[in-house]
Amino acid sequence: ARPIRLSDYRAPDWLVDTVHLDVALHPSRTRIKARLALRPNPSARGPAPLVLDGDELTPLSVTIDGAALPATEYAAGPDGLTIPQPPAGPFVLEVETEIDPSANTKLMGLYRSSGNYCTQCEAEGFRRITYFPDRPDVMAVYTTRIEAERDEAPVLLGNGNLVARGDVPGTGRHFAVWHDPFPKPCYLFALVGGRLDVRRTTFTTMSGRSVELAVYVEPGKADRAGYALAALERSMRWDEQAFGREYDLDVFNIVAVADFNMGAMENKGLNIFNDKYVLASPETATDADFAHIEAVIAHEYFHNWTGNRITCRDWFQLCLKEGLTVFRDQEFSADMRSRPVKRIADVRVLRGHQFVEDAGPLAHPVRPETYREINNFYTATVYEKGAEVVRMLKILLGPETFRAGMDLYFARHDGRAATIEEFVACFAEAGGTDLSQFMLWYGQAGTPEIAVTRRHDSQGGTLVLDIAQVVPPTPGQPAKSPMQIPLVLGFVGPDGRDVPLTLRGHGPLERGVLVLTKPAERFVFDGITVPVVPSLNRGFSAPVKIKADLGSDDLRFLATHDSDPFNRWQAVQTLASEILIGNVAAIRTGGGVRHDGGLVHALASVLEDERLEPAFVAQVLSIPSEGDIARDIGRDVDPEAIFDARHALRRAIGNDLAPTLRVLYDRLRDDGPYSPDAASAGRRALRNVCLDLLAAPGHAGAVALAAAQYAEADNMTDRMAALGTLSLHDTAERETALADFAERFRDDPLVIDKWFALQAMIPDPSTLARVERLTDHPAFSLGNPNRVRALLGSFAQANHTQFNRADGKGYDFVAGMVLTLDGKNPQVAARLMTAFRSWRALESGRRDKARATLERVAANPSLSRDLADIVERSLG
Ligand code: BAL
Ligand code: ZN
Repeated sequence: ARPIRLSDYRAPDWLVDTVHLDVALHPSRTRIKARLALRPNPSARGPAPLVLDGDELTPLSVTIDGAALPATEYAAGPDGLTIPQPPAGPFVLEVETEIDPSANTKLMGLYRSSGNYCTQCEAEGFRRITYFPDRPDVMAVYTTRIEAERDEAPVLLGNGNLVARGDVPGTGRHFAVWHDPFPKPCYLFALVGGRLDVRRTTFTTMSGRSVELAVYVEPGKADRAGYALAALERSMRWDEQAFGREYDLDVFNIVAVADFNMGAMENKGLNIFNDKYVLASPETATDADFAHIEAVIAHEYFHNWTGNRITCRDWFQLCLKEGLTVFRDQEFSADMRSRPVKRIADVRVLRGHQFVEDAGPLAHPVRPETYREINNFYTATVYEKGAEVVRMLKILLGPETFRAGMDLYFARHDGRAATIEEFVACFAEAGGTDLSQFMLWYGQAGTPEIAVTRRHDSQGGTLVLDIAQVVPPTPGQPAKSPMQIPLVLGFVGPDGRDVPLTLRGHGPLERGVLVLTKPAERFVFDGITVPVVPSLNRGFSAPVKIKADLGSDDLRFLATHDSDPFNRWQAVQTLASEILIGNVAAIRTGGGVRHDGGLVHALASVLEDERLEPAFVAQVLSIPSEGDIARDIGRDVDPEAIFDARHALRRAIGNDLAPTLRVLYDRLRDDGPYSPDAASAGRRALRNVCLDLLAAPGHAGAVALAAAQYAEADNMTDRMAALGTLSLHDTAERETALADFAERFRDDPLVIDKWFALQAMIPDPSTLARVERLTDHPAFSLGNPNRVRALLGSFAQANHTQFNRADGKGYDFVAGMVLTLDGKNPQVAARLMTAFRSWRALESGRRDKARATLERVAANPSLSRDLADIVERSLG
């Protein structure tokens, strides 16, 4: 397919003021009558043909201003409708199409999930419902009449407010009419029809308006919808308080469906969710599930202002809504839970996904300049790095100016489709500052690498920091310019307290923000008369990699004393990472692993510090993952050696700290009823990390402890954690517990996903055969994206040794499944294929095998555009 380029953007020739849709639902022959009020765009370059997008549509009739259009005056097929010579002025186009929702396995457009009708239109699904200028800068007011068999679909939902409903006499059918007064792009269109149970409440907005909130779920599941509904109320209140944003319709509906490509979708007034991010009960959902539900509910709700009221001019601006909305949901979760723990968790995700993406062939800027398939750009870079960029604006400008910039953005662009330039201009204006260098964060791919060296002259009282930055080359961007990087900084004195920062030529450093702008810079700090340890990039103020001349003693000091909790955690991670990387090298050359008492000492000091919150301690005790180590090594990666080094370290920690871990495990036992609140979840997290480390050396007693916890657990968090620990030990207890879990939850697909995922991640050569077997399990289906992600996604993305088997069979298995899936659901197939994105960083044997697999896939003549794009860029 031809690449689409940002530089080719042209305003639409035709605008649509209103859309009236009449949708007659039928399992295989759904009819859609669309009435579009069109007018020439005043800013267009003169008379233009009308070109409407379509995808797998069957056209039935076309009229203009009420008169049938002769077949000679238009061309309509599955992929589009063109009227070469439309009327010169405004006119009404009516088109009838027919589609087959039951045959729609791509889950884009209108499809069926568990027999219910639902839609997904972002990015380009609306064209699978009717012909339309399917681009986000065409914003229209929609009225939708939905009609269906009353028995088949007693619930009929659309965007906006309900304006009419009733029976179609004598037919067994009924209808509902929904009107959305807010102009929107077609990707925000949605409808639902089906048998659904509901949980409701009423929310009063800050100006006193009453809004009916509802969460619709499959029959029998309403008792699991309460947490999502409460999270929605918290989100609505928070957006009023934190950003002054009030909800605007009379209703806000959420519908949970079992078959969904994404996590959820922010359709105006009618969010449609993957049920994984709605359904929760103590017995079926872990603490992490509860936290994800809260975050995704908030994310979709926050889109009402950042995405819907103000949308994107074109898909290159995707980060305008996604990066900003991720930032907003991260801030919300930080306020609802523990801010430092949330930051650590977010940075783990960023490094685990975005840094990896940025270092491989799929690297792209936060705002890409070209794409062939936009579905492949819903990435960690657009979302997570996009959020980091917004966070940096806040750090550079300070909270008050940032808020002023946001207020300006809302005021200036409400009801419009905007660009990144327009967004950033609001902050430049609010702060009276030039952000042109900052714009490079949107245009330059790659993770900046910062090198810091220090020189302290205690007699003169100066500390000199020499800081250099490099942005590595990425596909299509061989040379980079220096970035504007806000590095939050502290100097920790011998007593653990921060020493004031006075930058020569500048004065006191406001909020500790040191702004880098050049390839190499020297910063001189005065008044530093005592030895200090620099604490760099506090709170992970910039999404960069830092190499500083901090020794093990410095890191241990920071691990115990830094007032910035993020860097306290980071110091332990850096210490562990250095040991692990050294041990990986030793293992590869046949040497023995080094055991470092200093790290264990640092861990012990954190474990024994009772002022620290348990969730934070749990994060500190979670040493770098195999993926983290591979990323830090960066080239010639041997996953087996990484696994062995990490396993040895976990064993050593488990042995050395066993008494302390056991005391904590016993002390943190919670005998009260389960509550998903952050403090309780933190205690469970720490207790379960203790269990896992106690069992790491493989002592039978600790494995038995895990088996007992599994059997006695009254909540999914503790049960799943115990099963996770057991899964790492090839024992009879493991298979007994796995069999019990399958039986206990056999009627609950979302819970069985946990069982699929856990088995797919077992780091054992027998796992490939196990996963192959599980693809034949009655609960598995390639038709359901959650099943695919649980079993195949977990194997390909999270089982480093077994996906990267030296014999290449892990690659061949995944590629085979991807090719089968591509015929059904290209979007999910392409996403699964991104598991190959780090293939060039592997050692040569695995690299050759991965390349051969990629080439075999690429040679397939019938790849979807989605999959072809990923494979070709991966090889590029
Ligand atoms: N807009 C797609 C799903 C999400 O990011 O909210
Ligand atoms: Zn989003």
